[in-house]
Amino acid sequence: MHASHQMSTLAVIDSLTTPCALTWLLQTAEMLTGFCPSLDGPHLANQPQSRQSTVFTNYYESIQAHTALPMTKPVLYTFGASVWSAVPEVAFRELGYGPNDIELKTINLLQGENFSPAFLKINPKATLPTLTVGDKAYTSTEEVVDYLIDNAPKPVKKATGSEKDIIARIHQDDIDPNFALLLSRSDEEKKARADGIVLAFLSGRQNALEKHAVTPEAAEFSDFYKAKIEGNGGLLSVYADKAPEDAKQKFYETSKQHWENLRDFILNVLPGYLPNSGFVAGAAPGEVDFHLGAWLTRIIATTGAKDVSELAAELKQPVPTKVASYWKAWSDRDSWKTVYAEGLH
Ligand SMILES: N[C@@H](CCC(=O)N[C@@H](CS)C(=O)NCC(=O)O)C(=O)O
Repeated sequence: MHASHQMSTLAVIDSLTTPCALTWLLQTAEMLTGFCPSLDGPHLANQPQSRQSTVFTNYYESIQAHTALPMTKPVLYTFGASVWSAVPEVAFRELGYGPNDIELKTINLLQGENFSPAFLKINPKATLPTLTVGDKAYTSTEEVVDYLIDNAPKPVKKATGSEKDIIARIHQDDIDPNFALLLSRSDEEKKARADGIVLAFLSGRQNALEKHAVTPEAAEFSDFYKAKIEGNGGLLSVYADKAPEDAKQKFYETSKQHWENLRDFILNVLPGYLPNSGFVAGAAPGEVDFHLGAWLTRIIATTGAKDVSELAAELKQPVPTKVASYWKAWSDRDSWKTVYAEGLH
């Protein structure tokens, strides 16, 4: 598809013979892609005839490189309450994609729709976000956002070096933002969570897993279903008050440790990643910020707070200035306001 799109761009350019027409084409390319090669550069009309073909070739290549959008519309599998789906949801808005450039398909995690064999065929990990472009599937947040940036109408700073390390760090299990939503450290917290969304979420998943696991299409994923039914079932038994006392106490201990990890990370590690103002990538958010913004927003959401300052209660001390200023930078941003319009998640 790429190739045929590029061919047609070249065919159009081939049919144009005047520098004026080329200028129009470049301006159109800029409008479409946010790309603008310097029109001051070659001054085609002033070039000797022998140079013009080289100059044109360079322009062909530049235009090709920046208009190589796939003809197949990418499909983003997403869910409104998912922390990691919020990363590409914010990213594609920042990256200048139009409303028709990407098809959004909702996979309801509360009802365990990610566990259907049909979705497992696309992403055997059953996680969101997932992006497909034709036959190719991008099955982790990092891969999805990478693809979106590489093919974006508008350039955004990609993560390199230490920024890649930050992304890897916030995806590690010891500070997992999803477990932060599922954990509880006491009977009171467990009851509040169960009465909220957690019990319904775990039951919905278990029902879906058990329903799908016995179908013929599920046979090739039998190990996956077995492990998930066991893991989700264990958590469900705690929230449904069916777990033995020692298993429940162990869960509380794991949960307390998780908040200790989060607390240490926010107080002692995160400020080291952050600038005094704006974003890690600079004045505008870059790849690393898409991940970090969603992570921080979820952590705040799990405490029931609406603002970063309310994290102080969990941190048992004031929120570090850089964390507060980073939160302000994100929460002032239109993309962020749109994605979190119905509440933090
Ligand atoms: N590290 C993975 C985590 C993805 C992930 O856990 N996504 C959650 C939603 S935020 C999910 O789909 N959970 C479904 C499940 O694990 O059953 C990534 O970044 O892609």
